[in-house]
Amino acid sequence: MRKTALITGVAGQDGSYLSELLISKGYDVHGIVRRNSVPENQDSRIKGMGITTHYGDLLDPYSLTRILQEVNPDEVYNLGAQSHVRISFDVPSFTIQTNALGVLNLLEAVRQFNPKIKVYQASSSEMFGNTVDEDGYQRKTTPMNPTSPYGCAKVMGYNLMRHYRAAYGMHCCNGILFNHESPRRGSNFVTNKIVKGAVEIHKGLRNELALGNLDASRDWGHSKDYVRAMHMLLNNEEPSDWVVATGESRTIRQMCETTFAHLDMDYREYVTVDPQYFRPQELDFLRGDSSEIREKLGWKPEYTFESMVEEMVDHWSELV
Ligand code: F7E
Repeated sequence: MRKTALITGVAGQDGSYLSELLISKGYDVHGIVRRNSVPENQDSRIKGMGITTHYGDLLDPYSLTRILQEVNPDEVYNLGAQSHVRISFDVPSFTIQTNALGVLNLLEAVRQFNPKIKVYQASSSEMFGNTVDEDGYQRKTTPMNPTSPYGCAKVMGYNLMRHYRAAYGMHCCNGILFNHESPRRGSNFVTNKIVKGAVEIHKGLRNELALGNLDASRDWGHSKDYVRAMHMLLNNEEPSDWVVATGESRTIRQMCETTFAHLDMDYREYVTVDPQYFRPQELDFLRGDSSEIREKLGWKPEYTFESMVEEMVDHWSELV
């Protein structure tokens, strides 16, 4: 029988790739979108895909209950969030409400409507903060010491998922995803900001690119590979928590180097540091150990860091 999926945050980078994947697998895909005063562009990533969208909000439990009744999904993917870490310092209360209370609202709505629905939660490597195991990796046993309102909220969401699984026997799964990028990434996240900036400099449209901390290090994968992991892990018989990562870490400086080199430029001639992009507390280093999902579910990324950057550069070169 045809399966039905409901995705919160469907209009985002991951929501759009996950929708494509599920449609290709024969799912009927529904998504929740929030009311926006400028509706144009809101659905730019999902236009024409054949998804049914519903107005709703993670902070409006009535809307969640109504949508669950209308859609009657087999699987719910909670990708909706205030997803920008630096902005979470500016809007901490909104971030905590959406990213933590929102998870509770969704879980409680699912539990009351049909506790057999499988629920995926977009948990994040930001939950680890600056804790790294002795071997230089983070894994699900690594203590969580978040360094941002965003990270604090995600820890709450993560724990609520585990609690609902233990208390009510619900099929609740956390994907602890490390950073994942693509041409569809918002251009105020560092990878796409660098790529877009480098392409604009290459085309003579600007002279410099101002960034924040160049020494932070991230484990960057491709969103398309990571939404594949979401579907795999949610459909494993035993509900559990999984780390999804490449296992490679690079600094922002290295990201600049690779991107500018693709365009035959030296980033040192164009990149400047502007403290306005610093965070009150920085997360210095991320590198995930994803051996469990690789060994048990056979997941592995198809993109390399280089092929991902190349795709992003090609995308912006066409667009700018
Ligand atoms: O920053 C540094 C910045 O904003 C990465 C989200 O998807 O991944 C993402 O969070 C690093 C940080 O991503 C600029 O200080 C330097 O160290 O691209 P980002 P993020 O904060 O790591 C996690 C896993 C999530 O869950 C989040 O939802 O880059 N950086 N200069 C800069 N960052 C930005 N945005 N802009 C700069 O100019």
